[in-house]
Amino acid sequence: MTKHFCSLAIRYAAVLFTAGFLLVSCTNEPPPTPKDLAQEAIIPRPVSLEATGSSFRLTEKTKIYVQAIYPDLEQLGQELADMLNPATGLEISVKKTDKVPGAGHIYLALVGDEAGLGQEGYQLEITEKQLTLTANQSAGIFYGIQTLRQLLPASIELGEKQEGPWEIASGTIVDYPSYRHRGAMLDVARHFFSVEDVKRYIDLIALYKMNVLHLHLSDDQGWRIEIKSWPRLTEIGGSTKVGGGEGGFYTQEQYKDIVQYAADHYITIIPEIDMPGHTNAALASYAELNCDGQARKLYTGTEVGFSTFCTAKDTVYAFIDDVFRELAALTPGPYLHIGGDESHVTPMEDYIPFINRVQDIVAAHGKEVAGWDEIANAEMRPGTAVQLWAGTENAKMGVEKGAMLIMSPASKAYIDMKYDSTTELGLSWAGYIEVDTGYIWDPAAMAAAEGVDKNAILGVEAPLWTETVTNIKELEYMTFPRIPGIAEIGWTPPALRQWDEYKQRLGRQKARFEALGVNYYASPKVPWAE
Ligand code: TNX
Repeated sequence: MTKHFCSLAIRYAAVLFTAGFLLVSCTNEPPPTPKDLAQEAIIPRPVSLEATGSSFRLTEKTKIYVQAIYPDLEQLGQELADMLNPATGLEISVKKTDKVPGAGHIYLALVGDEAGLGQEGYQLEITEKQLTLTANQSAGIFYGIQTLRQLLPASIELGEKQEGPWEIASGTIVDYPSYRHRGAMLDVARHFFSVEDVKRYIDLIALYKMNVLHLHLSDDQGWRIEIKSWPRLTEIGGSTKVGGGEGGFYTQEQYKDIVQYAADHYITIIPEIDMPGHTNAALASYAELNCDGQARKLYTGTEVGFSTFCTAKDTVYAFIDDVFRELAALTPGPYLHIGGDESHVTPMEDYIPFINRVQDIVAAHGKEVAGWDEIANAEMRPGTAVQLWAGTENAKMGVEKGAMLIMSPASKAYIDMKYDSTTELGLSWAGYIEVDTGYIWDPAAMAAAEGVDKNAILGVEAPLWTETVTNIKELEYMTFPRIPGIAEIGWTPPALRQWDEYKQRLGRQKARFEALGVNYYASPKVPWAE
């Protein structure tokens, strides 16, 4: 529009002044459209937001300036440009600078120890003239960019040029997370998910500022990560899946690619090797891991609790040492997850010394232990993370022994549960979890009910077990729209979380889900906005 107006003006002027030179000012852009930042549907809801009633417009002249001294900022600036350019049709470029840029531009800067923002917080200052995104660390800039995405129309997600204008409501957002662990878990053992599928899931959870992806890499039905010193794990143990048929596994190169892709999205991968139960795939691969020295048959059903490593054998600990050595070398994050759940055929007097010894092995490889809540029966090293799923008593015991908690209560956070009785996919042993049920809970309040202090909570995690979930579209159907709610629980303080308000914001994600091609469940609980 504006461009058209200017070029017409130039032509008209050229007719009037057939000779000589001419100065035409094309600064008379239409004024910024009034917009109300407080009406934008941002998930997770920001901690504080002040609207000033106007907007910042992206134009052909807009550039992204980044502080020259931080290489991460140039990378983030480029990601922002790559997010903006396809749909706007603009060619916004990234420029390094030593000073605050003039009017009309976006500026990304690290500001040192800005009070209250922490390691992941950010501040967005949006005026008609400038959009400034600041943080203490680059993670905050990344999260600020995710907020910016949501301040633009959903069509920003599309790969081809769309109709503008591209205006961002003005005001100030100061935002930081409640919890440092905001995660999703994906079971790639029951059904295998390709590198591309995992990257797609990373893309989707990063939009909601999640920072952990826990990969459940082994179970009775499959072993999914290459271990070079024990090759039959993937050769045999990785060969099948629930229901039978071809399984799959990640080579170490592929796994590194996932870890790097996650890191680029400020997501840490937590690898889980479940033990001593949930180990049939390993027990089928190596006879010596069984007490009777007999390899088990591969298993493609969905029962749990029937398998166990032979906790009395040194070979088993040598095996675990090799597995965790190789896994630690692939893992930049602090945790290795040792599972430890539902070991129904491992007597407690064997289970406890086993978990203690495995914790020593993990520590020897320089990592901290995470495990399902049953591990709290063992000794707890400082730094251990106990993941509450069913046993609030276990969680409490773990905290008393010095562990921290990851909150994944099955009746709230298990996104493999059906939404209601008509949901075709999923299980229902922990109940139906409609979108409201999955949203209306608070980790600190839940822990407090058990006498556990908020400070013992690392954060929240939503597990997707995949007995019934076989591909990425089914994954999306179970996770959307519940995962944005879990992300908000991890980020936004409880006082700012009310279902009646949240459901409006969620309903307004419809266009974005569609632009992203997400196969979401159109829950009747949510007022989906057309
Ligand atoms: C329990 S939760 C399990 C998993 C199943 C899940 C199904 C947990 C630590 N163990 O083995 O896949 O239920 O919902």
